[in-house]
Amino acid sequence: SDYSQEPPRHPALLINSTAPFNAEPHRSDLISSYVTPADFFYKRNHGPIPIVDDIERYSVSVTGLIGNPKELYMKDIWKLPKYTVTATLQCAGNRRTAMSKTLKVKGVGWDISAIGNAVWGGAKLADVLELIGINKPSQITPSGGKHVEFISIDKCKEENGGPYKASIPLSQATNPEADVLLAYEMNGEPLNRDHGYPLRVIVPGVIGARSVKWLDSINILAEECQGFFMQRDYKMFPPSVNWDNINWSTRRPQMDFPVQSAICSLEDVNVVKPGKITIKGYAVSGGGRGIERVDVSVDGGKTWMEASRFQKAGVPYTSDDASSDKWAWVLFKVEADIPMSAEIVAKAVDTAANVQPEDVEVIWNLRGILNTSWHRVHVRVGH
Ligand code: MTE
Ligand code: MO
Repeated sequence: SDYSQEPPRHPALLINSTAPFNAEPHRSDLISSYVTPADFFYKRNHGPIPIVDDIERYSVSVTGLIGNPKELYMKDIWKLPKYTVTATLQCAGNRRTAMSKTLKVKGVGWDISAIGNAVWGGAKLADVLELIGINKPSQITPSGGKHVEFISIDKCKEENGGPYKASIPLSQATNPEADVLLAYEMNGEPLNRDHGYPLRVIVPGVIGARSVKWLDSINILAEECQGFFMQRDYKMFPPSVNWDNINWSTRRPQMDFPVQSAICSLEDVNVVKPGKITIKGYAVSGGGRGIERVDVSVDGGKTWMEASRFQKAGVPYTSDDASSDKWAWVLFKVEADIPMSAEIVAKAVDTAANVQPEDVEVIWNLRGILNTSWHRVHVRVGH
């Protein structure tokens, strides 16, 4: 693979691997704004960043269980109504490094910042599919299509040099309410190369792995995509499964992500001045569920305070407010007096009353995905 033409990146990113390029922002940079600037948005790649230099000739081919194959050019996609959706993208491997402390897991190490919140602009996939003759909403096409596969331009070793790919159910793809986008903008700018220029999929509320970047083709299938990242990765196994007894076909590809939160204003271990401290972080849930509550403890989880939550600066967030962004994270904040030495903990509760698990051990899995255990940091008062 050729990594000689990678795009420039912000020097403040913490690099987990260079080829492929995997990097996340520093914790405190992550929560300095509700909308994460592209420069500070985590970058998760499985191969070199492709180059698309002739936008006039770039097209997405639509094939599979549809009447006639079609080529969609950017001008066709630009013509469709443009939607902007504020959505949090989170890698299923976010917080993997902490899961490895229990027992080593396989995969790129991530701290707590393999997540970001952006305003994605583009066409709704439901409109694109309607353009090629698939009604919205649909469970199945006349020729038996039930899944929409996204195939990328980039090549990766996990696919033996073939393209990265993933699929979502047709019912989700053709449901305008699911807000699945073919996005050409991020935060009001054309997508940059790292994040999928010229066109990527955004599947709100679902693990980042399904939001395929650098879209090359859309394939309508009877079965879900058989690619590596659907069938042999990004599945959640119980703690009893190890590399000797794993049977990949017993589990479904992970789609929605569970409720998550993390404290971003503090490192794992901190020395602070006496007095009050401010505890800040993010909370988010998958499937369009809002955040009902964020609980913070300064005594390792014996007693709790409720944090204030917001999306727009200064405006308190409530999950039932029609003006809140349903696919986006909330930032939380609480001020507390702390004892000489403290374990500070955060846990979020979503609108279905799902709550994060207390300990990482009970959700340990060999691929190290979906570490949503209570986030804990340590503080000692010193000078
Ligand atoms: N799409 C392609 N074509 N190639 C990739 O390696 N990585 C996926 C997804 N889409 C990937 C991809 C994974 S695992 C994640 S978490 C997100 O993209 C990351 O998107 P970002 O780099 O824009 O943050
Ligand atoms: Mo990911």
